[in-house]
Amino acid sequence: MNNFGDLLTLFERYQTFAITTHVNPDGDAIGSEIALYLFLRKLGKSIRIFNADAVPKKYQFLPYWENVENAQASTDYCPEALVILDASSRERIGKFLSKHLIPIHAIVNIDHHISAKNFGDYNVIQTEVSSTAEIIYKFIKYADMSIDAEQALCLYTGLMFDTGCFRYSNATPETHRIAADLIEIGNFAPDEVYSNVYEHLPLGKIRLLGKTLSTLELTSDGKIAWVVVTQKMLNDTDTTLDDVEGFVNQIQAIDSVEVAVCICELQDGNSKVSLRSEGLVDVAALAAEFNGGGHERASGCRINHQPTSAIKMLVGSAKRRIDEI
Ligand SMILES: [Mn+2]
Repeated sequence: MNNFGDLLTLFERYQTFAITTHVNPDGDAIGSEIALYLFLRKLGKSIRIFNADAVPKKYQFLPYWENVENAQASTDYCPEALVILDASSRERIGKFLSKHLIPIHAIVNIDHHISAKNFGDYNVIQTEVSSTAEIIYKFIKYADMSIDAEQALCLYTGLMFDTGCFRYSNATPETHRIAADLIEIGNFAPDEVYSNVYEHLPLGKIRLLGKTLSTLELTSDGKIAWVVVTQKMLNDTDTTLDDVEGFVNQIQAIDSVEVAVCICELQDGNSKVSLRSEGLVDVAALAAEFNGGGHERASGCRINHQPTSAIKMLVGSAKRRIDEI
């Protein structure tokens, strides 16, 4: 494990960098990428950002989002160092980038997931903080550089997203202090950030939510609940997998539910799974059983089975875990 001193030395040593993050990037992933991109630019470095997936529309209010390039554009670029943010394993950056984006000297891994693996040549892993954005904030402070208004907006968005708008237990007093600092620096309206991320829903998403909720099933004790999103439902509502974000939280909000599961059918027929826990069951461990990862109360995985089989496997494992408690 490396410290901020090692990280700063590395950033000073090399001249060319690439930044990337996990597939289906969220507010923390994109906010952290752009804030670090601006930090390195101020150091006079050459830097490009490549992501497996496009910046979702709701994050296109962030400055410099257009500088995020698609994965294919990385084939002509060979940076000295590659910085991977918010991804608990190398594979999380997607097949194409894992294969083609190879730095000359070093891979830097900056992450806060409990399931984080030390896959980099340099690893800055802080599992006690709320988000990768919080790590980037602390690092910029450590480097004794000022945070500008654009970086503040990006980092706040990361903090807000990964703490579920400061509702989850990972939003510590320190996280709130950092958020306050970022609001002062950025001079933005927090409610507008919220509105950008959560209140520009396409109609199709609400129609998809309706269809999804109608698939709701629970175990007889009501402790495990699950919903399924099929490709047909996505097609019928003209939506994509991105639109499923947040559905699992609706299921988790049911009074009796300890473990909530949202299963999406992928184009190849396999399953993408989101898991949430009230706190009794460690869903990071549950996801790890299927090579996934995340946090104790929010995690995910992909299962190479169709949803009906994937549900059986997941619910079975969740039941065993509840019985063991
Ligand atoms: Mn994160």
